Amino acid sequence: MTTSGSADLVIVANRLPVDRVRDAEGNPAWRRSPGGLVSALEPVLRRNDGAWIGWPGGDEAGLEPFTEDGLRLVPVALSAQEIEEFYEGFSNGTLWPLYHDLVAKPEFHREWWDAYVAVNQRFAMAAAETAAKNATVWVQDYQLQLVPQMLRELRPDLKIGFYLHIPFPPTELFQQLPWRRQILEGLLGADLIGFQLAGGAANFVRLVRQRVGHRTHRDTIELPDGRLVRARNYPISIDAAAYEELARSEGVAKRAVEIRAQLGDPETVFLGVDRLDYTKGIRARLRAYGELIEEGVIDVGKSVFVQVATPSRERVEQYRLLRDEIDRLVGRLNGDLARIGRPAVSYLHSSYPKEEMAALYRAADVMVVTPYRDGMNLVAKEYVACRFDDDGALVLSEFAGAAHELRQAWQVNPYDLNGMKATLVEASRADPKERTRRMRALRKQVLENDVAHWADSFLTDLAGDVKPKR
Ligand code: GDG
Repeated sequence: MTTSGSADLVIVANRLPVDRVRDAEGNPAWRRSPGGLVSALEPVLRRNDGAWIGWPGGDEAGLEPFTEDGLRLVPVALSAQEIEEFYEGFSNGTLWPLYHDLVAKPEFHREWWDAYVAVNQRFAMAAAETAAKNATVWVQDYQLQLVPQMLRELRPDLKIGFYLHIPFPPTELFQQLPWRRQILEGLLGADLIGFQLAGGAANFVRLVRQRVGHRTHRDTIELPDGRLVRARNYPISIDAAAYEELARSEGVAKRAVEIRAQLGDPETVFLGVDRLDYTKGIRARLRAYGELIEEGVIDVGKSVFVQVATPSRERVEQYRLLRDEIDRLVGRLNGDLARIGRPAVSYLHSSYPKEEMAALYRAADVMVVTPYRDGMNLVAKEYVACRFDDDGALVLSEFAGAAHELRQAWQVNPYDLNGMKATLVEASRADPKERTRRMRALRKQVLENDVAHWADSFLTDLAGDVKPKR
C-alpha cells in the first residue's frame, strides 16, 4: 500500500487540462487546453473537489502539484525519449491505428511497449498517492490501459473506472497485438469499463472470454477471485446548452455573417472541422467535392468548401505525410478549379478559439463529417447544438460512433466516393422542410443526451452496486 492523498475523485488522463507554455516575456505559464475530454470532465471535477493527473506536454521535469483556476492538477513528467516511445510510438503509432480499423498500418516495437509499461506505472503511482481512502479514480483512454490493474495492486481500497474514447476494435484486429493479454488484464483492474458503443463493449467481453478465459455473462466478467467487472457503453457528448448559448450570442452571430461575406457570399458553404488525422477522411471528402466541381454539378462560383484542419501529432511520421498529401490535394483542386476570388476549398491549417468554431458552425449550410472510423465525433454534435434555427444539413459517416445516435443525419460510407458525392448533392439541395425535420430530431437527441448525462451515468454506475444491464 502507498500512502494515500486527500482527493475523493481523481481523473487520470494522458494530458492535463492545461498546457505548459511561455508567456510574452518567455516565462513558463499555463494555458487552458481545449478539447472534448477537458470540457466533459472539468465540471465533474469541480463538483467533486477532485484532482486531475496528467502530462503537461513537453519534457520539463520536477513540476509539483498545483492549483489553477480552482482545479487541483498533478503533473506527470515524461522524458523526451518517453514522449517518443510511449506517446508518439506505442500510443499513436501502435494503438491508435490498430483501434481504428487499421486505417494506417500499426507498428509493433518492443521498446515502445516497454516505455508504455513504465509510463503507465508512473501514472498509477501518482494516482495512488493522490486518492483519498476509498476514493473514486476514473482513468481515461487508450494511453493508460494498464493503469487500472497497476493501481488496484497499489490501492485495493479504491473504486476504479476506465473510459475508452476511441473505438475498441473487433477481436480479429485486436489479436494482432503482441501484448493483447497484458492490455486486457490491465483494463480488468477496473470495476467498470466504459466504451462509446455497445459493439466495443461486446468485443472486449468476447476477447476476455477467449483470451483470458474468465467467465462472462452479458456485460459482466467474473474474475477468479469473485470480483465482478462491468463493460458497458456510455456514448460521450458535449455541453449542448453551452454551445447553443454561444451560437446565439451577438458576437458569434455577427462573425458568422462576416465569415460568409469574406467567402464572397456564396449560396452554399460546406464545412469540415477535424484534427488533421488520417482517420477523419479529409482527403476522400475533398476529392468527392472536387469531382463534383469538375463534373459541373457544383459551381465554384456559388459554393465553397471550408476545411479547418487543426494541427495534430506533428512529430509522428504518418501525420507529416498526411499533411503533405492534403496540402498537395488542396493546391491541385484550387489550381485546377478555382477562379479569381473563388477558391474551391478554403483550407485552414490552424486552431481557433471556441467562438470562431461556433461562428463557422453557424455559417455552414452543410457540415461534412466523414471519418473512416471515429469513437464518437463531437464535431457532429457541436454543429447540431449550434443550429438553433433547425436549419443546416449534417452529412455523417456511418463509421463515426455518433452515427448510432444521429440517425437523421445524411449518412454516408466514406469509402464509397460516388455515394458520398450523391449525398453531398442531396444534402445541399434538400428541401428546407426536410432539413428542418431532420435537424429537429438531431437537436432533440443532442440536447437531451449531453455530457453531464454521460459523466453522471458512468459515475452513478461506478458508485452503485449495478444490476446487470439487459
Ligand atoms: C477523441 C475521439 C471522441 C477541433 N479543432 C479545434 C477545436 N476542436 C475541438 C472540436 C471538438 C474536439 O476538438 C474534437 O473532438 P472529436 O470528437 O471530433 O475528435 P478527437 O479529437 O479525435 O477525439 C473521438 C472524442 O475523443 C471524445 O471522446 O468523440 O471519437 O477520436 O470538440 O470542437 N476546438 C477549438 N479550436 C479548434 O481549432 N477551440
